[in-house]
Amino acid sequence: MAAGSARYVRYILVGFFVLAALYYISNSGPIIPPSPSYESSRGNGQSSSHHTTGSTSEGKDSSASAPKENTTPVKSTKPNFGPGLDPKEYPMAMTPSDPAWNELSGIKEGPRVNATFVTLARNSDVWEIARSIRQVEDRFNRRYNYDWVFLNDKPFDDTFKKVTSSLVSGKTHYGEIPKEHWSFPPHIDQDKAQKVREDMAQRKIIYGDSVSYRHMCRFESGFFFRQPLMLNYDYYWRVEPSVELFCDVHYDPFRYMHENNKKYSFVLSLYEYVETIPTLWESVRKFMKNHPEHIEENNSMGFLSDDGGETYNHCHFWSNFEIGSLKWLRSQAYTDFFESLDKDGGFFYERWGDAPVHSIAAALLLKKEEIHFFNDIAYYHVPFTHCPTGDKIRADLKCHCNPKDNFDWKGYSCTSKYFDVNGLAKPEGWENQTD
Ligand SMILES: Nc1nc2c(ncn2[C@@H]2O[C@H](COP(=O)(O)OP(=O)(O)OP(=O)(O)O)[C@@H](O)[C@H]2O)c(=O)[nH]1
Ligand SMILES: [Mg+2]
Repeated sequence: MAAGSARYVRYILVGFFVLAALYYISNSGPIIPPSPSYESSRGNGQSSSHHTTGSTSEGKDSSASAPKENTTPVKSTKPNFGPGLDPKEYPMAMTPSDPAWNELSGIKEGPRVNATFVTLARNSDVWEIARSIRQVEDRFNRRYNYDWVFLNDKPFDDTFKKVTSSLVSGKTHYGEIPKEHWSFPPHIDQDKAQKVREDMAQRKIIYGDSVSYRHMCRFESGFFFRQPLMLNYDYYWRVEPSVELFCDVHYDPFRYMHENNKKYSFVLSLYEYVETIPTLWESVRKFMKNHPEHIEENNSMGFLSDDGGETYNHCHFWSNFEIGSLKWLRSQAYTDFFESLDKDGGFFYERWGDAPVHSIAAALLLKKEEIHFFNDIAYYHVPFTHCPTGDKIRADLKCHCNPKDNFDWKGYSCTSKYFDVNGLAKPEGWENQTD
C-alpha cells in the first residue's frame, strides 16, 4: 500500500516536471539579447503627470495583445513583433528583390525600436493633424504600431484626444509644456524684443510679429526632447499638421536609423530667409570658438558654408519632417550648443527657426555619415514636395505624388549640395527636374 502511493507521488512529480519544462520552452525569449535601443529598454524614463493614455485596442502593444497562457505546448504563444526579438532574424525589406517586400498587410513581424512619433499642436489643429496621422498610419504605422506623443502649451481638450487616439495604432500620450519652456527667459529685454516684432511686421516678414511662433521655434530647438514623456524614448519622428506621405514605407525607418548609426535625417532642404537670422552665424562661430571639443572633425561644414565657415550659405534641412536620435539631442554637445545660442537671444531679437538651429547642429556636431536623406519617404509640407526621382522607384513604392512637383533638384533646394558634399551619386533623370 505504502509502495503503491509512493509510485503515484512519483508519477505526479514526473508529470509536473514535464509540464513545467514544456511551459518554459513555449515561453522562452530570444537567445541573443536585443540592444538597449530596441524597445525592451522602454520604461527607464520618467512619466509625466500630464500623461494620458489614449487608445488601447488590439495590436497596439505587444503585452496587451499577447495571447493568454496556453497549456498546449505546440508552438510559441508570444507575438512575433515588438520587444525582445533578435533583429538578425528579421531582415528588413529595403528593395523589391528582398523577401517580404510585398508583405504590406497585417502587423509586421520583427523587433521594434524604442521610438515614437511626436507632434506639437494646438487644439485647433485637430483636423489638420488628423489628416497627417491618417497618411502616416496608412503608409507605415498601421503595420508597426509605434506610439505617438502630442505636446501643447495648453491642456489638450477631449475632442483632440478622442480624434487622435482613434487614428493612431500605437499608444497615444498627451503632455502639457511647462511655462519655463514656453516663455521669455529672464535675460531677454522685452522692449527690445517688441520693437523687433513691430519692425518685422512692417517689413512683412512671415511670422515676424508673432510671439507664439518664437516660443514654438525655441521649444522645438531646445525643449521638446526633454519633456518627461519624451524621456521614455530613444528616437523620434516629427509630424506636423497637414503634411502628406505619398509612397508606401516598406521598412522601419526607426530601425534603419538605429542599425545604421544615423542620428538625424531629412527629406527636404532649402535656403533660410536671411531676414530671420542675420546674426545666427555669428552666434554659431562664437560657440565653435568656445567649444571646439564639440565640433566633429568629419563634419558637414561644406553643406553650410561655401567659404570654409567664414559665412553661412543659409542651407538647412526642413525640420517639419525629422527622424532623429533623442539621445543626441540630449547630449552635452547639443545642450551646450542650444544654451549658447539661447543666451545670445536671437529667438526673440530676430526670429531664428528651429530648422536652421537643428541643421547647423547636425552639420557641425555629427559625422557626415550620421545624417541621412530618406529618398524613399515622399513628403509634402506647404509649399514643397519631395517626390523620389525615377519612374521605377515611384512604381515600386506605389507613390501618388506628381514627379513634376519634386523640389530636390530645383534652384532653391540645397539637396544637390548635400549630395555633392557627401560624394553621393544623384538619381538618374535629376537633370530633367532642375526647373
Ligand atoms: N501648441 C502649440 N503649437 C503650435 C503653436 N504654434 C505652432 N505650433 C505647432 O508647431 C508646429 C510648427 O508650426 P507651423 O505653424 O506649422 O509653422 P511652419 O511650419 O513654420 O509654418 P506653416 O507654413 O504655417 O506650416 C506645428 O506642429 C504647429 O501645430 C502654438 O502656439 N501652440
Ligand atoms: Mg507647418
